[in-house]
Amino acid sequence: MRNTALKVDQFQSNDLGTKVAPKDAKLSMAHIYVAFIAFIIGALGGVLQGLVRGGLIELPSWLGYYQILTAHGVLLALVFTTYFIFGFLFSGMSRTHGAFKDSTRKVGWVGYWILTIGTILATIMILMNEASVLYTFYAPLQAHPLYYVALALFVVGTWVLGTALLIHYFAWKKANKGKLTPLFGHMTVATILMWIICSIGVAATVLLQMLPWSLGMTDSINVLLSRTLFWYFGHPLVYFWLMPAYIAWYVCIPKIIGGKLFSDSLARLAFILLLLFSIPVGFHHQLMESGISPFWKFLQTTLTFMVAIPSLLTAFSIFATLESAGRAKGGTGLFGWMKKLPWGDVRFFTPFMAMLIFIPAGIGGLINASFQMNAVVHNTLWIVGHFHLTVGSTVLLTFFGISYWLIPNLTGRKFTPYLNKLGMLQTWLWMIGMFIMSGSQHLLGFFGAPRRTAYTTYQDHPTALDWFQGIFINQVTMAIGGVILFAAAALMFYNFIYMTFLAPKGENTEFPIGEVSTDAATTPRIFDNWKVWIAVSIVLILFAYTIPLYDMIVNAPPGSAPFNYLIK
Ligand code: HAS
Ligand code: CU
Repeated sequence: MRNTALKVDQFQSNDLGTKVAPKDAKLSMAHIYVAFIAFIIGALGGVLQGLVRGGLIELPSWLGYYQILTAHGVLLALVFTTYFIFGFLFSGMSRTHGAFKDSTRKVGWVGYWILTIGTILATIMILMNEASVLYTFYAPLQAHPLYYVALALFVVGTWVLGTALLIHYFAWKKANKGKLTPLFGHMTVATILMWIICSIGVAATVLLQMLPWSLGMTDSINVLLSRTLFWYFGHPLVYFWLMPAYIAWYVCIPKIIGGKLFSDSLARLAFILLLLFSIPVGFHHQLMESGISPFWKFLQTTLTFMVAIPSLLTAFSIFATLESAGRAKGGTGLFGWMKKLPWGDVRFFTPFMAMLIFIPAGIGGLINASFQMNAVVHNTLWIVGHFHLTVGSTVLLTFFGISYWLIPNLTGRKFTPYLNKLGMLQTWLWMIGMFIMSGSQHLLGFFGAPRRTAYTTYQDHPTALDWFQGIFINQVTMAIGGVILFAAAALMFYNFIYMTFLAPKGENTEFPIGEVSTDAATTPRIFDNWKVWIAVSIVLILFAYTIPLYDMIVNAPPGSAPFNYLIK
């Protein structure tokens, strides 16, 4: 009987020890540079809109509120995340699966340049106020046709980049027949497959609806269909941000804390479940929308609660990994093991804070997904508070934590005690600012304050004036939190400059790849069989979307003319 399960052996490390091959490091750093430039410009948009919203400043006439809101969302939620993720995945795949072949790395560079041309074009359109349509570019808001060309290039660039990663992974698999793939590779493939399958939706609405509509080839657009195709993509988009953070939690953190991962198979199971259940759930962003039957909303809400399970599995196995590491270092009693964790090491402390924040962040997500409660929070600042905890803290703080060893590793510089101190300060500042800003956003949302509006009291309406009472139910408090956050962002940008150009040269910064606990069960071979998981994923998507999409097309509501009064 063929051995159906394999003992997980050590994660592969390439023949460069803990270094990333220099040519691969160059491709990764090219992404990281763009990521942090987008980060600081996007953060500036954030603090400006917070100050406007709090009634503390007015924007100059040449700068629109929705222009900076679009810049903030696109540059942070789309550009910073995407570039950082590909920079991290390329370096991790080189570190664990060996240096990329020149031909494969070339594919990566082609993808990088397509992505970057799209990014530059989109940024120009936003700065010219030709695309103040927010990061979700909802119809019937209409942007300049070049903005939709830019978005299409952005998506195609990610497909080419993802293809390079998949080529590298399957080349390793072919050269190591019968061996279980390294965990970093398994998780990268799950992330890329999920991204390619879901981004077909946004590519479809951009190319088949938005672009012809903006060129005047059609005089109206099926808004419901375009928003549905966007959210078919939009929810998995958030897991495209989360999964690389999870990769760092599962693969890198165990090494940083001197422990071992609790279970390899549980980690792979969590990523397979994220692949399966991330996509057929988009209606949880459309629960208050008409035109979608309650049955399909209910079905996708049920699947939404399914997709919380891999996060709960993650909570369990990371918690177990931390505890076993603490106990292996002599921690005793119920919580004594916590004292043994490296709290003074920013490479652990920052991602750990990200994990901790994800507890309330995730619970907020479960509230959002509960139909009746969604009626209270939808389109309010509560949602803004939710995603400033999820992507704005859990994901971003994990990416910052990765940066503190990844950038010195890629640039051949030392991870110095000075950098560690700067990183700890930055994390505390970020947490304080986020606690104040997101806390007030949650409460203001609860009291009805809408998202996506500039400063207004609705002609001193009593309810709107309530949004300036009390400590936390106060838009000025939110603005103060935003200012502290911007200070933390500026410090993070300095840390990036220090790590990249100023830290002393030296080869000592490790790219940490952990090991699996020796007590871990063997990993079922089927976890590496992607044909099965892609097939199940497609079946689930067809089950959740075929009938409602067919209905939206065949019984299309009257199309909408373009709204671009915001832009002109
Ligand atoms: Fe969300 C809206 C539901 C997770 C981001 N979400 C958004 C938007 C964004 C976003 C950007 O159902 C706004 C989109 C827009 O512009 O309109 N969200 C969920 C649910 C989850 C969830 C059920 N969201 C995320 C993640 C995001 C993100 C992750 C970014 C990275 N979200 C919604 C819904 C809406 C929504 C509705 C639409 C609302 C509306 O009406 O518009 C779940 O995935 C959450 C599951 C997670 C948990 C927590 C697990 C805890 C973990 C940490 C463990 C701690 C450890 C450390 C290990 C249940 C894994 C502890 C150790 C010690 C020693 C203490
Ligand atoms: Cu969602």
